[in-house]
Amino acid sequence: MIYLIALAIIVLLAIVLIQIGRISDLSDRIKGEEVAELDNNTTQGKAMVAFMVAFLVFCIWSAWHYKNVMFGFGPLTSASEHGFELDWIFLITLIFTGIVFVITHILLFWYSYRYRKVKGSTAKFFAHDTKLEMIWTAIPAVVMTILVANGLVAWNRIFKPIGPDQKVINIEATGYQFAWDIRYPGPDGKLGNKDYRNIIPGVNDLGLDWNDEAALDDIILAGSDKIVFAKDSTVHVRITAKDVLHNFYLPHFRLKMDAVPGIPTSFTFRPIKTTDEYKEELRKYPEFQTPSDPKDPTSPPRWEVFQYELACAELCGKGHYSMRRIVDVVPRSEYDTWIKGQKSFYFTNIRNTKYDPWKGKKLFASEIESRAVELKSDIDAFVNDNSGSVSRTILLKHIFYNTGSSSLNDNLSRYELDNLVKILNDKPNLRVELAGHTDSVGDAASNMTLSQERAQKAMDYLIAKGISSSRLVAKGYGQTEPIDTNDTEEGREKNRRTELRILSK
Ligand SMILES: [Cu+2]
Repeated sequence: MIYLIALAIIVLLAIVLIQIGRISDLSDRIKGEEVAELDNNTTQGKAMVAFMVAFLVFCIWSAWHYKNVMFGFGPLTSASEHGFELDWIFLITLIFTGIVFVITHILLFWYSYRYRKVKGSTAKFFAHDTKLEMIWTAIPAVVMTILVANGLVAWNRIFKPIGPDQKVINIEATGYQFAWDIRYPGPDGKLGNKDYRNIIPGVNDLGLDWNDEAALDDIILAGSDKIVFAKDSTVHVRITAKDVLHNFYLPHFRLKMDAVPGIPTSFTFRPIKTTDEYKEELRKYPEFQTPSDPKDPTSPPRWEVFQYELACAELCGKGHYSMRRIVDVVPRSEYDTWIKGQKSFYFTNIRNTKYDPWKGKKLFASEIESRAVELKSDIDAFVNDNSGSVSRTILLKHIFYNTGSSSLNDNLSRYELDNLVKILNDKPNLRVELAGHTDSVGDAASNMTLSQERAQKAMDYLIAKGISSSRLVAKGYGQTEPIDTNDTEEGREKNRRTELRILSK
């Protein structure tokens, strides 16, 4: 309906204009051609001046009305250290260009009135005026130099290199259609290497190099997770993309940088206001005290639901809007707690899978530490239990044998066995069985022998460490007690195991 009305108005306007044209044609014929033209010139000139006045009033009014948004005067002031400088540059640039804009428009429209064709006047012809040339070359040159120099100084200040002693939080943002992968370094503070040749969709989307130990503790935030920054801690963001151009845009931090496939860019900035502090700032402005949902007057006010955000500022495809992420700025202590609670991508998704180059080759300090706690608590749970509901069988996860033989991989197995020695020393009443199991590959009799020999090797280790042989039994079960299917490699791997069975406590 609205479109029909709009169309009708346009058609009517067109008819009116055509009719006015016809009337002026007729009056020209009556008055005589020349008089009519001069009259027309005067009318047009005056209309030009009137338009100029209305136009400039509107421009100045709108600049005044939007000054807070344009220059960051507030409510949405800069949340980063360098942002104030950028806002200032915008202001200076707009003042200069604004002055030029107003002057040129006044001259343009005024001249079209002042120098309209009047009876008897002729145009002055001159081919060249050195003085005029000098003036209109020199003034823009000086102004441009001031603006560019000012911008360069600011650029150099914002992009100054990071000193070797300067503490920064290095993060990496990888844009793709249509999300961001945000990578944080783990406790080592370093982002591990990556290489596009390592990319396995759904397994290793960023192509991290698991042979680089710095990559193993890296954290990758999933699509919907909040991005967290610490107040007053400098953040260095490495920005890259996997498919098309994206743009890493943090409007409240005055940060906007292209994410270019194949050519990483970067930006260093320092957030200076936590989300909560920023909300308190907004609270002072009446426009932020209105309900956040205009349809629901009981909804919380706008300042209260405010969130910093990351957006993609490149039109990268039809799902572009979904690249929005919420950014949380918190005090440093809260950030430290948060980052400690984040799980490393490698240890959550890759460790001990077929993609793990360290599988069966290396145990990491964190694993050794947590496994010691786990083994002790598993044994304690059985020892302290009176209900009979806790299993007496405990999987010895970190016992490894050399492939195809019964000999222990001492280098890796010693942690688990040494922990066991410690527990057996602490609990002198404990009697245990070491139970060896195999998968069903090969013949049953030789599997039985292999499992017996392997259990014996583990027992020998404990005896060598001073545990009395009277407290230990080694028993091989061969393939008779599978805990998983023998039809898949993963199942067979689970079936090949050494267990601890508590015989008496
Ligand atoms: Cu994008």
